Amino acid sequence: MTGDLFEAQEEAEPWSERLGPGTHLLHNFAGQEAATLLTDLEAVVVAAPFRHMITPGGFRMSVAMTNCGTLGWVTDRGGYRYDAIDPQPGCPWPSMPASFSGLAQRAAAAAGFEAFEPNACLINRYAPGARLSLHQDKDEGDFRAPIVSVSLGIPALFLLGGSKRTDQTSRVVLTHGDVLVWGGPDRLRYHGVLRLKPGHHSLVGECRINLTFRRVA
Ligand code: MD3
Ligand code: FE
Repeated sequence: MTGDLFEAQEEAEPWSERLGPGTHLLHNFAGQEAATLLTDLEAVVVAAPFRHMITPGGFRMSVAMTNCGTLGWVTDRGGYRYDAIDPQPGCPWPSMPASFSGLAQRAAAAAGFEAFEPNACLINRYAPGARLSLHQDKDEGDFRAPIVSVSLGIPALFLLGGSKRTDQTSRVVLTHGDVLVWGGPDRLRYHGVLRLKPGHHSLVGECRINLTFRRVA
C-alpha cells in the first residue's frame, strides 16, 4: 500500500482512491495549479501572517495557521470558533483567491459533492516537528457540506480514525498536490497529522502547507 503511494508521486496524471464511504484521496489533483496557489497564498499571508495559536488549555500549537475567506478558524483561551475578524490586526480575513475556491469546488465535484461553495479556508503550515493531534472538525455548525484539503510541500503521514477517538487509525501518506475530500458518513471521523519529518520541496521549501476548505453555517 505505502509503496504504491510513494510511486504515485512521480505520476503526472491524477488518480483517485476511496479511503471510506465518503472519503476520497485525489492524488496530485492540484499538481498543475500548485505554483498559482502558492503565489496567491503569498498575498494572503502578507495581510494575515501565519501565527501559532493557543489552545483553550493554554498550549501553543506547533502548526502555524492563518485563514482566508469570510470566516476564519481561531483558537485562544476562550475556545475554538469561526470568526469574521482576524484577531491579530483586528480586521476581516483576506478574501479567498479564485484559484483556491475554484480548485476546491472542482475537487469536491470530482468526489461526487456538487456545488461546494466554501466560505472558510484554514491554512496550516507544518515545519519539521509540527503535528496535529487526533481530533474531529465539528466547529462548522453544518455537516452537510464536505471538507476539501490540499497538501503542498514535503510529505506528511496523515492519521485516519473512525467516529470514536479510540477507534483504530490507519496511516496515509499525503504528498505535494494531493487533495482529500471527505463528507457524508465520514464528515466527523477523527484524524490527525504525525510529527513532520524534515525534508525539502522545490516549490515550497522546508515545510508542508495544507489548505482546508469548509462551508461554515
Ligand atoms: C478525513 N488538517 O485543519 S486535512 C484541520 O493536513 C486538519 O493540516 C490536517 O485536520 C492537515 O482540521 C488534515 C485532511 C482531513 C481532515 C479531516 C478529515 C481529512 C479528513 C476528517 C475525516 C476524514
Ligand atoms: Fe481537522
